[in-house]
Amino acid sequence: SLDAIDLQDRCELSNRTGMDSETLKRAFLNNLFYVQGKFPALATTNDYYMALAYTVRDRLLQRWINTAATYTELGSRTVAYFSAEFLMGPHLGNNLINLGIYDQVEQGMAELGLSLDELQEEEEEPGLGNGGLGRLAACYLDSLATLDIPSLGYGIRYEFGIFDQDIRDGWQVERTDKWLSAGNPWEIARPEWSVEIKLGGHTEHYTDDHGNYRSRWVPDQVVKGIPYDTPILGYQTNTANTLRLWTAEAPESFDFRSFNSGDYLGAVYEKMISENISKVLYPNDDSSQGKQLRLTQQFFFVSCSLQDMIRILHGQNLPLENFHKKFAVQLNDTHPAISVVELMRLLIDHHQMDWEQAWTITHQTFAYTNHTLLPEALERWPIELFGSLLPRHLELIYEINQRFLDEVRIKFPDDEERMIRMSLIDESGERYVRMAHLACVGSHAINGVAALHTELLQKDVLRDFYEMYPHKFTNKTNGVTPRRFMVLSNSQLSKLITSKIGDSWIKNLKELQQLEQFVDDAGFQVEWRRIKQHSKTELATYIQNNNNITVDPDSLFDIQAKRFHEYKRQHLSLLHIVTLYNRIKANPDIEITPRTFIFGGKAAPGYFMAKLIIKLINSVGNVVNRDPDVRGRLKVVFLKDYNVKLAQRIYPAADLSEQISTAGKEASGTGNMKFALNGALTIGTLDGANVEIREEVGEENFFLFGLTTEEVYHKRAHGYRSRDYYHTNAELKLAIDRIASGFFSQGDAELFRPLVDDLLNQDQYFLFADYASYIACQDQVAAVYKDQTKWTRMSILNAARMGKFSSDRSIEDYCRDIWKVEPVNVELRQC
Ligand code: F55
Repeated sequence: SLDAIDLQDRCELSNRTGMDSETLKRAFLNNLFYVQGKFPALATTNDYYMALAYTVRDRLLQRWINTAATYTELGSRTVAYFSAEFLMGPHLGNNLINLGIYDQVEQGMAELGLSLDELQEEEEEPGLGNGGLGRLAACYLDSLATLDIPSLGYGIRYEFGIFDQDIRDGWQVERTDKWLSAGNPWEIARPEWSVEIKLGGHTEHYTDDHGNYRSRWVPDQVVKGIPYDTPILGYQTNTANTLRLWTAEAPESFDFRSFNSGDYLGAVYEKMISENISKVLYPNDDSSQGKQLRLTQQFFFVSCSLQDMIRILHGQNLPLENFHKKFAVQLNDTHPAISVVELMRLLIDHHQMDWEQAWTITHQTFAYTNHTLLPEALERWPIELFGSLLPRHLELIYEINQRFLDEVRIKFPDDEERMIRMSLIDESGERYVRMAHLACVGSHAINGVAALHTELLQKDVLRDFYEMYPHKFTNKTNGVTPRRFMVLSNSQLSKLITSKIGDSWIKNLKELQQLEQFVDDAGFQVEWRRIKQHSKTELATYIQNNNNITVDPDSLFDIQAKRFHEYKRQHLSLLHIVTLYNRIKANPDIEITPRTFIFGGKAAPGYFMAKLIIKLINSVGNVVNRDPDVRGRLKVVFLKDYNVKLAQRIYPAADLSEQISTAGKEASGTGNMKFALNGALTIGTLDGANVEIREEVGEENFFLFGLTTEEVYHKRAHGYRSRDYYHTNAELKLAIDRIASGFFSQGDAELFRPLVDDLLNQDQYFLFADYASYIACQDQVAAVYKDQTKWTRMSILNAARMGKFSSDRSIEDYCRDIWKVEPVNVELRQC
């Protein structure tokens, strides 16, 4: 019988757990035969990639199963990270790093005549996020597993992730991201844990057996959610947690009804409508458009996840009253904020709990992270739309609101204005449900993502809530994982660091500080510079192959890589480029530090101005890159389709990191951390986490410019007139006039008029006000770069002082202050 086989024997017989180079090679060939059904002569790169992925997956499975068994046995307190986005990036390399077998596998593949780099390149990355918010969720999963914290990521398995970006004639064009078409070896479907989701319809009121007045939801649509699980292995630990993403399908029973009535096409149509729910990621990273499908997506994944958690609770024989003791749920922005109401509904309507108890459990369960200060990004749903999709939830929101406003009235008597401002319902015009208010009321903790951001939330965006519940507010400065963004993406620098200070910095990033003792060590400086140069040369090759532009690896690599948005001010960097170009045109022999300006990033497909800025970058590049007067001293490169894979090539190659948002607009930023960790110097404003980065690295190692948040507020309040700057700054005027004249657009003076007019007449992001300070600061950057010893010194100190910005530190802060959860050690017992 199965039991008779010794567990250890089963492990070894299977070839599926051994980590030595020979076993790995054997397992790989085995998978090529028995999983891909190929032999080497017919195998494609994808076959090899898949065979290797399954080889790695087997090693993960052993840890995953042991982790699940341990948590089940112990009934461990668990973090559930609710996020509409998880921007994971490719899994293969990361799993090899975390398993500690990267070098063995690279060598094993080489012995078979295969390149591990090439196999990694083959992986289609799961781009299930827009930008910082989705990538933060992914870094946090890595840290949760690395710190041995029991956790689940819950989200949506979009069939199409963030669009692929192409550039045609300088314009962004979008293509659908078919990331699943070659199959996904990292996930396992768990149809046995499917759940049903109700949508639409109406409510009915009735009196139950105990004489209580109750409400029941009669939906007009039911969809099925199917979970797909991906193991998330920690670094050098046995802990493998789960990312559980939901796919929507039509329930079988639904086709039956229509089939029986003979409405075949109707049944197929219903099925199609259901499957639309998890079809595509909304590509906006800044504004909520109030589309019904988006609200449906949010409710869908939240309801699936909460039902799944109740199943887990019951599976461990824990009573529902313990929900908040078993689970800490983090809401990644307001996208999953409907959870607050859905948990209330499940407890009250499905499990007959009374209101007070349900509310205690609910608000002790949830905590809310805010990621934005932009008013247009705060989610609001028109009451009509909300009520037609979630009629029962609207009733519950009214009840929550009434009780909440009673509390406000008691704390702040006779303050009708405050009640209107704080209500969960915006009644100033068309009526809306305010999701941030719901999240604040329904959570026991509220946090911003950088110190300045949290302060501004308390002073401004969520001021009333801070006054009402000051104890709920904390700051949790973002962090990034050093595994993916150093060990994997910058292996040479990582190895140099390890050779000097040992490898414990990888799990304890503060130890990078020990590098300071080598800052004046000439040999170390040479090595440091050589590795940066190597990364720049590799990026230069990539640029040659993809953009057909030759760039000089000795030039200063000045990089801005992030979503395109006016507040991030990619066009401020453009004004700098045009200014340098104008200086050269006025005096071709001018002494100038050669620079390569590199941009990467996507614009939301409906964001005209952001797309126009991309077009302008490409247009300026076309002129500057070819003008013989420039003599190759300036190059402008737009790298298309910026994603996690490309980001991993970019960070190691940067000399200068552009973090130039208008003060008070960028909640935190996380690219700023990745660049600095890889030894780039930052030019930046006092915005988001830049403030803390500068504090850590020292002001003498940071290029600061621009207005402060207070100065921006002050200018706005006192009638900011950008045109005055245009008229008084000759270089600014020249730059704007060049763009406006059609110089970069083959004489077409209309093309960039919307941008130029906006800057002259509105300039709501204060480019003109910050221009002079930015240019002066850039001139200083250019001067320092000429002194390579000084620059290298600053670069080393930047990396050495980035310890605070590990996502491990962020997660430890969340665990201690919000989640109250402890690590659980996992031992390997079974295969
Ligand atoms: C996505 C969808 C909507 Cl509807 C709204 C916003 C987004 C989104 O992607 N936001 C986002 O990425 N925000 C960023 O979060 C980062 C992580 O906290 C911050 O570092 C960054 O400042 C912030 O803009």
